[in-house]
Amino acid sequence: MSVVVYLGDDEETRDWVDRLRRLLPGRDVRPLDDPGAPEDVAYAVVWAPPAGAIARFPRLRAVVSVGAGIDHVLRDPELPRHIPILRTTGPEMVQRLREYVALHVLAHHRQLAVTDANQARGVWQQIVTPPAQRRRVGVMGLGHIGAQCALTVAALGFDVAGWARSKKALAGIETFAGPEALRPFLARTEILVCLLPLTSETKGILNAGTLGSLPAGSALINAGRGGHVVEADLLAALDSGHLSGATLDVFQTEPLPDRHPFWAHPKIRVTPHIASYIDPGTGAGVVAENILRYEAEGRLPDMADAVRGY
Ligand code: NDP
Ligand code: OXD
Repeated sequence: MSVVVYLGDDEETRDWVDRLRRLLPGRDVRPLDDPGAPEDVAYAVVWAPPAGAIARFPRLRAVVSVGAGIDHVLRDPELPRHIPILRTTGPEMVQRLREYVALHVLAHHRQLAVTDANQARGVWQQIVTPPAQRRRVGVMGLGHIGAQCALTVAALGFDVAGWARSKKALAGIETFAGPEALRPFLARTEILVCLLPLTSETKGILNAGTLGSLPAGSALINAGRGGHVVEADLLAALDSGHLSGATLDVFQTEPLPDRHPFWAHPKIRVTPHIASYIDPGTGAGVVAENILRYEAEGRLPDMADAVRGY
């Protein structure tokens, strides 16, 4: 039985191959471009594999996404849809996102960008913001990551609500569920955090209509996927003054192209898809553990569903 690995970058792939060889003794762990006999391949551990690469393995037991999202696997039109997909998350990934969301919620809340611009011009202006209890934050997506981020921001004192497909019970957080609850959720949100997966239902969900449903002066933090944002609509909402700012970690094209208008926009902070990160040091351990557990139990808690898209 063999395991193939693809991380995009050759050096990173080699690093993961070496680590998984040590963690999965007895398994033949190899790079995807040197897979050995295709019928021996049981697991493909991948981030954004090339189209058609997975379909070459007729006896694959599971695709392992080196990430929480599975959109980078599902975008392959030749992917056999019946193959289970295992996600990689873990406490470090969630912790990094909690830090990112707390950092940028606080930055928008305290108007840090305005203070930075004032300093650059030598302007002494005391900006007084309301205490967190009077700032309404809304988190789209209350899954493995979104729920913990919502709780983290609530623990800082913010008035937090969340939106998901199904109703949730999260201490101290008002939750909204389903398409009909989206507008009321947005109407009460001043800092919107997107932690949705990218699916056919959520593609383009941050558009003129939804951004327009936020109160004037609101801010956006998108750490979900670039495909959630209709870029022209976001720029229009910022340029008209309806939105006060946006922090964007994920983009339709990554790396963000050189001349993209987001780079130099005065109201946009760009971070290079680093809200969270699967560190090979601990991530390979999570992947190996998931493969062994899946082998033993035939499933994992919190498995992705290719039909649902997340
Ligand atoms: P989960 O699958 O655990 O949770 C997804 C959440 O989104 C669920 O609450 C789900 O609702 C909700 N959801 C899905 N579709 C809809 C919809 N149509 N309408 C309303 N709610 C919906 O995912 P994770 O929390 O683990 O990760 C979320 C995403 O975060 C990833 O898919 C990825 O895109 C992104 N991510 C980004 C990272 C970064 O570094 N920028 C790092 C890691 C993840 P329900 O609970 O009812 O099913
Ligand atoms: C993920 C990501 O999905 O890093 O894990 O974006």
